[in-house]
Amino acid sequence: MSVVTERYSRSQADYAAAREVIPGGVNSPVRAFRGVGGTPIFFERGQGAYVWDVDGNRYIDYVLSWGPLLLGHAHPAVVEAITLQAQRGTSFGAPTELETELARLVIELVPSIEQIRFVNSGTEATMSALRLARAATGRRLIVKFNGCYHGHADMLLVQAGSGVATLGLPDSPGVPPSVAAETITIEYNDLDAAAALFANRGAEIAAVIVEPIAANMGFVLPKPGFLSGLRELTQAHGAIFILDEVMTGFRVAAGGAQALWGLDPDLTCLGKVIGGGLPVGAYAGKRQFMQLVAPAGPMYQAGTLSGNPLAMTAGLTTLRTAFGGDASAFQQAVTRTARLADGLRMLGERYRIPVQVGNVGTMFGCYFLRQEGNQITSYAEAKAYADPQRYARFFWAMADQGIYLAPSQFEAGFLSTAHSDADIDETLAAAEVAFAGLVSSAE
Ligand code: KE4
Repeated sequence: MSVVTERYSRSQADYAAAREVIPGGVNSPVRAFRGVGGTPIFFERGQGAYVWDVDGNRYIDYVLSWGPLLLGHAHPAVVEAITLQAQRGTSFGAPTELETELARLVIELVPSIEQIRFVNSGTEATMSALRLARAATGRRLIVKFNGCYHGHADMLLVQAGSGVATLGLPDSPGVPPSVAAETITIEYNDLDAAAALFANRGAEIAAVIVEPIAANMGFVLPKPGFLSGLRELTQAHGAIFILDEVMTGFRVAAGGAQALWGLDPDLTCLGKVIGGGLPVGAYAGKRQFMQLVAPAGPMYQAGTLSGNPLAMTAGLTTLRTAFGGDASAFQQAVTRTARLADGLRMLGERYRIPVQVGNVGTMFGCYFLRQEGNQITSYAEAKAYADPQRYARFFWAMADQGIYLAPSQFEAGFLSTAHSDADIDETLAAAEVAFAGLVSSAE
């Protein structure tokens, strides 16, 4: 909770008004700040690395709409491109060349992808990819990992992360037990458990879906051999290997985590960055599977606004700007992400506050640990060892200084190509004040 409530007075009024007409006052639960307490901040403007709230406070933004804004807010090239497209029409419900262009660009950037279908969200992408896996194998069971979040489709709201983890919801009401029964969950990074499951029920498993970095329970890296081990198990048992790169895609590398770590999934789910801030998701992968998708094949999936020209334009402009030729701005963002992460680790040591900081590409995470020596490699350990209360104090100490972090210990952070060295310096200076405050409040 912030100690300077007048700083947020209009957000407080906006929140009261919103709750009258929108459940919880927000259109996605994590925005309600239940993970950090206090009143959610309402924003009204963004530019580059910065956002301004309705009270006129400026923040350096490390949420970036939960990842999509790789170029930062209102990048001139994106704004110009979608303005011109909007003047030509926003949606036709018919094919356009823009969809083919974005498809070709994604296929060029992500080695494992041979064909792609655009949808409107990451949820639609993972839901459709799992339907495809079941259609391709004729099998029913899907395997996911505790604390991983793949959107809110019924069969995936089982031991999910992100907002489910933040709200501490065991599993969502409304998901029929019969649906949940066909989703098996095991601990992230537990390859032995996956091997035992396949030995026991391999012939029934349609697919394994996994986040290559578990960034919906905070920020948990895969142990060496975990992801490649899952690939081997699915191959050996005829199951489909699905990498959910909705968050890591085009953020940890141009070709995603799979390019960074040499993985070859059957299917990949994408979202966020490929929409450049507008609603786009996609499922993609080997032609032999994608050719089962209607109307090429029998597996049905559709969408009124799928591949709409406005969203395609935003995605195309974002990917071309970041990776079209000179990727130095992206590389600089990766370097700055590492500098921020190193700075947070150093502050943890200097102030003797145990933290676990991870960073890959333009993503990072920072756990505040209950005890020195705790190591978080799974959801069970995240729940046991992370200290959400201390994170909440850190969050507000940073927000009060104009630094906007994820309002939950169980989320990741992001940089854009607009974040400067001066922004990192300002962030680390604010973090030093926040760490010092944590020490004094603990005394
Ligand atoms: P959407 O349906 O929210 O576009 O994407 C679902 C999704 C799928 N897969 C992964 C790996 C994801 O991280 C997400 C969504 N991410 C959350 C942030 N942790 C979205 C934020 C929110 O729910 O408001």
